[in-house]
Amino acid sequence: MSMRNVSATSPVVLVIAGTDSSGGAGLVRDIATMTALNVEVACAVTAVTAQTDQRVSAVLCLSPEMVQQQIHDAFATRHIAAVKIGMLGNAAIVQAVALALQQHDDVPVILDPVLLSSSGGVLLDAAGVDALMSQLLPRVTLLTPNLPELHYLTAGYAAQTSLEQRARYLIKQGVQAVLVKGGHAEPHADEVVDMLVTVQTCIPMAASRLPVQRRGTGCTLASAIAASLARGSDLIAACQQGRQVVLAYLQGAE
Ligand code: PXL
Repeated sequence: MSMRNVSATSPVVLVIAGTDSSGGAGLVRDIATMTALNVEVACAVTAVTAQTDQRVSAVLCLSPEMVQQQIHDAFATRHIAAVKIGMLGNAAIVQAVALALQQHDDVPVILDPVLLSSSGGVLLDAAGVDALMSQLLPRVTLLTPNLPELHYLTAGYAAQTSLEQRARYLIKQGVQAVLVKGGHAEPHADEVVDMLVTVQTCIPMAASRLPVQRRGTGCTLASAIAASLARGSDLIAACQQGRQVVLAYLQGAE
């Protein structure tokens, strides 16, 4: 019997990320989110981490050549509709990813700037942050920093500089849009306000604050946005859909 080679009808997202042995964040969370949204996943692993909810015990970054080859082979095998980037680990990997993506400049790229683990461990070193700012940001469609990450990436600014101004500084570095996640602001406020900043607009997106915390919300949000973009949603709709997915994820922890 001859076998027909049937290609998948679901869009494919390439996830470039590290693993988290706790299962709460990283690649496992990305795959779980996208699978639930009926999107196929191709992956390029950047680093392996051993973690509990309390600590990062060990980090092993893969070689930049290995990361680059995985990206190259994913594009060679599948039609990649969007790219989602999480943990990168070090500057050499950031540079390898930037180079590998150069040949695919028509695909939207969502970058969650993973700097620290929820338990406090460093997941991108200082040289890696510099490389991210100078080499990767110009290739990014949407950056999704939380407030500590936004402040870290715009550390040259005075403390009283507004969130919108900080996001606009990152847009000047070449990223097309920034979704500032408000979850770390005022834990006792009733609302969480995220803010989508593009060259033309600044759109606040508010939701009631739920009395829960859960590991992996950042990965879930960026993955869900990437899935929506892969399905053809525009940026505003994709951010709103992503926020709904995070809401359901947090409700699952209540
Ligand atoms: O949530 C960000 C994140 C991404 N990737 C890995 C992580 C974490 C947070 O702990 O461990 C591998």
